[in-house]
Amino acid sequence: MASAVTQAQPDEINASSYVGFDSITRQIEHKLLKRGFQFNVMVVGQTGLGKSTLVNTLFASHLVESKGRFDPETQPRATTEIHAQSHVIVENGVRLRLNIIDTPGYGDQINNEGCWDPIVKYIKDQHSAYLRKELTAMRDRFIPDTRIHCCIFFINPTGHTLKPIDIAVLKKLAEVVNVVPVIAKSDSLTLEERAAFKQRIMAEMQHHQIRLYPFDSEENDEPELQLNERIRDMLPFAVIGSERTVTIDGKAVRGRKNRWGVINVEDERHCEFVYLRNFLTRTHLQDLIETTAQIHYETFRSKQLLALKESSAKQQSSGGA
Ligand SMILES: Nc1nc2c(ncn2[C@@H]2O[C@H](COP(=O)(O)OP(=O)(O)OP(=O)(O)O)[C@@H](O)[C@H]2O)c(=O)[nH]1
Ligand SMILES: [Mg+2]
Repeated sequence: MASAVTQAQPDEINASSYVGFDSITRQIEHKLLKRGFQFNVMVVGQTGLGKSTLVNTLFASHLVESKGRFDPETQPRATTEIHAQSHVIVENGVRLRLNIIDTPGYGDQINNEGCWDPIVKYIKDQHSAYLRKELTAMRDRFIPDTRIHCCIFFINPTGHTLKPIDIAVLKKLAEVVNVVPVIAKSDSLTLEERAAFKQRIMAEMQHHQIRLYPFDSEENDEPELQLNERIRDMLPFAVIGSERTVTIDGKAVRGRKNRWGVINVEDERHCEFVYLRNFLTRTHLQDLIETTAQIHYETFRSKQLLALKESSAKQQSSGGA
């Protein structure tokens, strides 16, 4: 039977035996659109670097309380605990559930040893919650995904080098999550300082063998590899955040007003905020989600399952003895 089919004229097969499986992409799209997407972003960095402000700038609304003050009398509001907020954003019929995990800044204590532990624990807890749900006999068809897909790491714009504490935190984070570094408050650096600082940071990352996102995989085709290379050349993104709207040429934009002028955070000549936003939402959103599942979660999962196997083997052998 099979040979009869292969011997038929190709034209005939196309004309009369069209079964329509090419519509599978549309079927998948329809299903995915109905289900919607979920994206979990975490911001980490030393205290007061503008983490909460940048989150609000990124998603163009007041999503997270930041220290940003509208008049000088109001008390600054520092983030004091790990705080997850969920928002549903709809764009052209695509529903994105965005979870933002704002973390308290670290590095302002006398002894900063282990101050990053709660953050790393939070990330691992999400993996272990997912694994537990996956291993139940009657598992849900869709397990709610709270695993962190992207961790934006804020670097102090000192223009010098990374602090030892930053290196310690980065090392821990890069083992469990996709890390994307940004230079915070980059309005404080000149263009030359910024370029030199970027190079120095990346050299340090290499020296300390900190593996940053994006990763190349065998599945990547040539354009994807080139895009990743371009992103790597740009890291860390030098960003500026603002929760205020300022008017430039009659247009309302997110910006910061100084005595000497106005910074438009969305202007590529002023900072790389737009590159970061495009990278997160336009080019790498799906890949960040996939990499989390296929690399970070897989590593966690296999470690946990191996440990489980070993402990049950030990129990059996001690029971038998
Ligand atoms: N110059 C400048 N100031 C900024 C920028 N982003 C935020 N700020 C200001 O920095 C201050 C701290 O901002 P937050 O967003 O609360 O900082 P944070 O990192 O969330 O602080 P913690 O939660 O305490 O760690 C506020 O006064 C912001 O207005 C920036 O890009 N440039
Ligand atoms: Mg904050």
